[in-house]
Amino acid sequence: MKCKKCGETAALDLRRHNAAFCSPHFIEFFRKQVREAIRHYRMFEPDDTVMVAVSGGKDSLALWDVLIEEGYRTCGVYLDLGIFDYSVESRAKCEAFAAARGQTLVIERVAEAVGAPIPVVQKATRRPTCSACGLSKRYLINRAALTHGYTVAATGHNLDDEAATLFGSVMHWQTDALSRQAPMLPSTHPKLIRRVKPLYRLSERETAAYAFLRGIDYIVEECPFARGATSLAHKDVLNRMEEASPGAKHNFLFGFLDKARAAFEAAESVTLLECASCGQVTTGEICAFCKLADQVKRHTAP
Ligand code: Q46
Ligand code: ZN
Ligand code: ZN
Repeated sequence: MKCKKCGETAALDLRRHNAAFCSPHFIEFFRKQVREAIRHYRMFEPDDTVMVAVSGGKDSLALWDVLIEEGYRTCGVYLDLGIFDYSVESRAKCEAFAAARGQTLVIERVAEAVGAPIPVVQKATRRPTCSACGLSKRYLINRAALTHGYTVAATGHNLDDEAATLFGSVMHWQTDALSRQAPMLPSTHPKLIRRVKPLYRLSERETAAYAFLRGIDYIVEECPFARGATSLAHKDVLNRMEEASPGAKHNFLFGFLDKARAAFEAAESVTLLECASCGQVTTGEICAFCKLADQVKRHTAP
């Protein structure tokens, strides 16, 4: 296999693009895809400041690396979920990454904000772990960006993640989730930070290759709660379809974004208020995060 650009031996074969690249040209291809994502959805401008939510995994660290290399003003935010060794190790990866590049890493401890680490939150509320965790992440990332004066919050969701989420939402026809699924969610309230996913054009295999070729030291293990998550079953189904027909995931996601999403967006209209307890944006009187923290407090009180 030869590189499409220079004819040297290729390091990676991208069947869905019908192309193969050597290492330097793959890195160039990867960054071009990120630039195209930023341009297409007007995710941010050079004068924006971007807070990258990093988990210590390949995707978020690859994203941070690209944005630094592209010259954006960034910082990282790491959410310490308190999930045993997984959190200890993933935090160390983020700290080492930031230190090696002279970047700021903001650390938010979920146990401090919610009143208990994620495994205890799950026991106290009997909510599915990932639902309490996802809610806390969204809230704390937004709050951290506001507090530290960043204009955009970026996450490392890739094509596989986005296609799997879309598949799950379609399976249950969750129209509110479909209306919110987008590579860029604009700020619709002064206290709601714009959210972007600049890796949505790149597959998991591609972000892993990029992280490897760039020498990024990331945590390979998944969060222990990810095992058995339905999203993994959805990824399996999509991987089998991709195997049979390269480009299937891409067509599924991009078809939705280009042709169907607008129909769901039009149906969604909510009035945003400020939470009476914490002041963050909510649709009710008290935000879901404050309700969660209150529930944890009641269940863990001596
Ligand atoms: S939501 Fe669930 Fe993740 Fe939170 S509990 Fe782990 S798997 S980290 S992406
Ligand atoms: Zn080449
Ligand atoms: Zn609140």
